[in-house]
Amino acid sequence: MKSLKLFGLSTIVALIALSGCKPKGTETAVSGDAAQKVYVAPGKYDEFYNFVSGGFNGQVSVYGLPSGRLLKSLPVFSVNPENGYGFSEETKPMLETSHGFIPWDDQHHLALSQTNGEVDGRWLFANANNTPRVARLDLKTFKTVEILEIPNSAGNHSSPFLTENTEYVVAGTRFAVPTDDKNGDVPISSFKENFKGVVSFIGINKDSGEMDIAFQIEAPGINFDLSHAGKGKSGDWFFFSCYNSEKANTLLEVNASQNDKDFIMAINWKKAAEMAKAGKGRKVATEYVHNKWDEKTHSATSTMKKEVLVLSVEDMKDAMYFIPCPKSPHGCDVDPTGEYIVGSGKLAALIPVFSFTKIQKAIADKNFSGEYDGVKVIKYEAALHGEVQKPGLGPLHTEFDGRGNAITSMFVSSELVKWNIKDLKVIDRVPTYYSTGHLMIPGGDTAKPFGKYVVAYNKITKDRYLPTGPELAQSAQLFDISGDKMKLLLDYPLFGEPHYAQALPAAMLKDQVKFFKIDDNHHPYVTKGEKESKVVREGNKIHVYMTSIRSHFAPDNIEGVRVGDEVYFHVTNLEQDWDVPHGFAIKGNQNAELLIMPGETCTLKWVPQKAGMYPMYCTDFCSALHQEMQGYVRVSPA
Ligand code: CUK
Ligand code: CUA
Repeated sequence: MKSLKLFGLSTIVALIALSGCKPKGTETAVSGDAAQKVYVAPGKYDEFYNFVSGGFNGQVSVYGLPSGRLLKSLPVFSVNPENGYGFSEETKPMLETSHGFIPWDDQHHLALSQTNGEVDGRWLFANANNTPRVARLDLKTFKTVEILEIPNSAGNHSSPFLTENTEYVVAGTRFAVPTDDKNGDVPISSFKENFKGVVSFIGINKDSGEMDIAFQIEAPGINFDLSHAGKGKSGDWFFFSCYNSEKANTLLEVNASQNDKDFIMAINWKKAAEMAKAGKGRKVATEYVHNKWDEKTHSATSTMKKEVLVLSVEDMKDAMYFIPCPKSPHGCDVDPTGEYIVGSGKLAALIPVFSFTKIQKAIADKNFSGEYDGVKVIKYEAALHGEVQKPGLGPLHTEFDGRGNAITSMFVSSELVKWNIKDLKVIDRVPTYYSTGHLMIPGGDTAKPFGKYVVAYNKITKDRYLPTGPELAQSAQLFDISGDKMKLLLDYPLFGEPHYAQALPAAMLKDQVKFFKIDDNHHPYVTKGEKESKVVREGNKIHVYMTSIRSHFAPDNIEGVRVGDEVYFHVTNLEQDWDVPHGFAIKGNQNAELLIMPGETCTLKWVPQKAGMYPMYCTDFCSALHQEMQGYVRVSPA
């Protein structure tokens, strides 16, 4: 084992192990008008929609800011028994993968679609870390409408960051992997030869938003952590933080922390896209699944795809560069002008800030220090704008206030630190409780931040709330950043483990929300009126064409079902008023309930296991006669 003395690493590793300690001077008083600033009176709306990743709950939650109120949890990568997502026949295909149906994932980052570098309120993209996928949510319905699996990838962490006109969403693999045409069944000891870092560029259809993998780039076998696209002058480029330049495949805690510097990888994606179009690269046979929601039939379909285009290091020789970056960088953030690229070396006692102009000059002047696995390495000093000195310990992520300042989260020293982008001087710091991971300013990673607030998403809650056993909710803290000093306004607990978040003004979305009308329902099993309700047997399959309206189901007495039959309840909600769902559940059913919104048809599959009488009922308290909304299914022996 090499010496651990570099950069006082042993101290930092020890501090990381101890992180969550109370920062000094914890008695930060909440300013006198804090309550007024976060109070949203009953019946009034919040100013911002805040979309927050759910981490290991696999979902996305929607909060209102500044109140911190949870508005909704949107199911994306995990099944959601509350509304039947992943349990109804219509939604099951959304969670298909090349490994079969997967009911869970780990969701870290979110990206709102952009036009000219500004949020445009169309779509929200979300990554799945464990079984690599990217989802697209439609912000007119707040629904997951597409999920694309990413082949040649493992630990889809550096995702889903997007270019300033949403041309591409990227997905960089955290784990180096053997690409599929190299056959993954190789000795792990062949890591250095066989394992590659792959970044995928997902093309986005301008009008429909539909995703597909446009091309992949096979880079050296290091770990991609985070990324951001350039903007304005740097808009043709994408920047990725990379750690483990040591290429360790065991005990990374020590072995991937040896080098003084790892890298920021800069890719000219415009050039790469042109090469892909011109037929460069090789076709790699693989398997990945593309799942789409069809709003007309109100069902998802799942399609297997078989091939991707991969550009090699050699193909990318004039379009891909490494910039040394101290030490195991995590966040990789680009300021609103597109000139400054911030790499947060989480084990470094400084924050390096790179200049896009200098990077371009260094490339033109061939100011390289050498190559790393065939990729040219730009000299650190040649790319550097400067370093923020003594910002705090464990810098992770940076957001921008649109007024020339950056705010960086400090995981180890539990604080937010505000610094000026031009002169790199620290201007303010506030403690957080405790160990902040990501932070978010509305629009804070775009060309036009809305400013006003920053939210710290804290990993450790400890003594902030009433204890709920050893398992505590994670916590957000809202700060006012409209003045020179950051002011703590509010603490509120969160759902799942929040990583990145996005926010946009409520006015952009609240009036575009679309409701479903029964006339637009083209579901193959829709029942448009009670008179059409019926029970149809096809072999051992039974289709129940069922309607629900306050306060009864039709049909509500069903006989002729036998043990082992596959019964499909296709329930159509006939309500015309948009906020009146009906639920549907039957005793002994192997799936969750259905929650059917007005105009929609949802299908519950049920295979009765024994003869008997099976009550069914509406699960959503829909009227004063909700408790009357029930029926029976008689099941006879096979
Ligand atoms: S990571 Cu969670 S705190 Cu997955 Cu973006 Cu940095
Ligand atoms: Cu329908 Cu309760």
